[in-house]
Amino acid sequence: MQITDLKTIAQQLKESKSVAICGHLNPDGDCIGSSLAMCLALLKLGIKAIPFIQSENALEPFAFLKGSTNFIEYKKCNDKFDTLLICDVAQQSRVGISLERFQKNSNKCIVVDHHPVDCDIDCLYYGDSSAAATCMIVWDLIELIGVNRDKDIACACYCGVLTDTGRFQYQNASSRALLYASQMLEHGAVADEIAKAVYQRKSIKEFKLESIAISRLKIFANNKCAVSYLNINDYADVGASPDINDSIIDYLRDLADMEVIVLIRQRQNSVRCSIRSKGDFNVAAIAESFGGGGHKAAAGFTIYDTVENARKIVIETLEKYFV
Ligand SMILES: [Mn+2]
Repeated sequence: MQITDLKTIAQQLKESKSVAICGHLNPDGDCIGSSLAMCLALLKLGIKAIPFIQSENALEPFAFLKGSTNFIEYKKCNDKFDTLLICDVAQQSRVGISLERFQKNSNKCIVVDHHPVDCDIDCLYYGDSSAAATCMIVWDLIELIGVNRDKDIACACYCGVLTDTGRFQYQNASSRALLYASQMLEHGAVADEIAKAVYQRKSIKEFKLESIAISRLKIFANNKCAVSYLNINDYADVGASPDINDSIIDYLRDLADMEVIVLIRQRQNSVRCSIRSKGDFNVAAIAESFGGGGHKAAAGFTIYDTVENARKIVIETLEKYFV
């Protein structure tokens, strides 16, 4: 891994004839937004650019973004590329494609990310953990490439800033983040349209899953922590795919006086734990202790055990901090 500056990355991208782009597992608005914005910018330069995704289902919440039809499931393509560009993730274990295959099929690899982690990918790396969203880094990168940031690029980038700051409610919603968001609006992004498309679009399936999660809520540690869970059968019962990009964890966050909220979702051979903090409590440290990662206020990890045991472990771990 070699740390570099954005100017060098802009140069390397401009010299590429083809670029494969990807983000992290369970892609969010920042991951999709930054990958898409880079794709649109590179296409404008006549560079072959394809953003890859693990499953098209995961793209669905952001399918309203213009250009989202450029995304391809990585299994469907074995092309060779000059460059592999990885956005919004710097850890091999969190990359949402077959990293090995893409690295083999690419001459060089570039990572741009804002997570406060050590990059373990063999690449040219640019990281800025003071950026609220990777979309802010990408916004600057596209300017350095010399591409006019049009409405579609602005929408994709605004979507990333909006979602990674929790609608400008998290601690990372700094004046700098809002300044970038303001620039994106100036370039054509429309705040209420994007907010509606991202947040006021819940399906009945998601509401049903929410109600199941709420009914199983366990509040502990003097009402400071809460945990709930969804079994794989719950998804089947409401007719949803387990990789539905739900926002249940954010809903649980609305509970007053909560410090830490955990949602456990059962997967085929593991359980995925999403963890959120409302105060100063650093949930990334908890996630890292389980081999996961994320930000201070929003992180995740995987436990290879039953839901019941994962729930027990989570409660035991958090209770230690709140006695
Ligand atoms: Mn992000």
